[in-house]
Amino acid sequence: MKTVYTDKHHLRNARTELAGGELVRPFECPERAEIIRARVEERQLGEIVSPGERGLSPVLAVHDEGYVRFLETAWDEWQAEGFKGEAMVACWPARRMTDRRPDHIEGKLGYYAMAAETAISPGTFEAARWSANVALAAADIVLGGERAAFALTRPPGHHAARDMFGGYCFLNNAAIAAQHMRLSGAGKVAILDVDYHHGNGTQDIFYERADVLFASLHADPRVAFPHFSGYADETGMGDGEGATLNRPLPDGTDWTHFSAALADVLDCICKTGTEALVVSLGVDTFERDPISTLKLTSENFLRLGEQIASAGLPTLFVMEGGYAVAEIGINAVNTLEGFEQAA
Ligand code: SP5
Ligand code: ZN
Repeated sequence: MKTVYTDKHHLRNARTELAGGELVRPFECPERAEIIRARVEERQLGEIVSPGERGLSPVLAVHDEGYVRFLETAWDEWQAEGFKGEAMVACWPARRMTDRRPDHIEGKLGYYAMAAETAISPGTFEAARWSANVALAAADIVLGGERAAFALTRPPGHHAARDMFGGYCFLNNAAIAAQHMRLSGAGKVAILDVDYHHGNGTQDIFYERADVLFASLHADPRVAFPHFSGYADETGMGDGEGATLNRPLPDGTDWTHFSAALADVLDCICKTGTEALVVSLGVDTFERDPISTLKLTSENFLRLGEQIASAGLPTLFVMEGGYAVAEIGINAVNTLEGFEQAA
């Protein structure tokens, strides 16, 4: 399997994350991508290729233009205020407040943020753009006829909605790739999100569409981020009714129960005439992940890949979360090797 990677991900190197009331070094750090790349090489998974520049049009096919312009200028506007720290949200439009977009950067941050942990730092927008370019290049490998490809995206994307950032995400790489596959001829695309957290952004983008199915296994929003999305009764709207599948899982869920829920959603995906599969591959379901509560072992990720392969679909893997940095390479690449051995 080919991997698409670029060192442009280093442009995303924030100093701070708001966690437990403290400013800590972000869990979503550059070493994550480097360790995965090293493991891809060590295991000789396949060629590692660089993405090309695709410009903003595939990004704007999924995201709001005002939002993208905000991401582009947020750091400069923040810096112009003379603030010492990184650009962080401190005020939101909560219930019964206006939905008008303010002009001041602090107001714009509130308008476009879905969470406060994620700071905008210099280079963030460029890194996010290149992450989307990685997903698009890997999508083209699958569209070109290969059974699978791995987009080593960083920063991740699945919490980014049409006009929202947060949860370490700015542009929704998996959604941008899925939309690109639709526009390139795939009749029906399914996005399978196996990250520990609910992919609220991806769900939101395709919620009213029948042509892109969204299926997610994740920790129960009653107790886990993003807290306000991911309940089982969120099933889509309008044309998209029934094309969103959520399987919230209790704390401590191990492979036996995870795998049963996965079999269930894969079955639904296969019954709906899906022509291509995009996997939002988070490995924060790992038993020793520092911010998560599911209990998958490194060996279980081999089984995960194997089970995904059983759907028999052309498959694009897009990297999302995973914060047990020492094991992230083993866990991500185990998934890909499990897939290849079964494919
Ligand atoms: C892409 C992705 O995986 N984003 C995750 C963003 C999670 N951000 C907030 C996490 C809050 C974690 N609180 C758990 C504390 C555990 N001791
Ligand atoms: Zn996650």
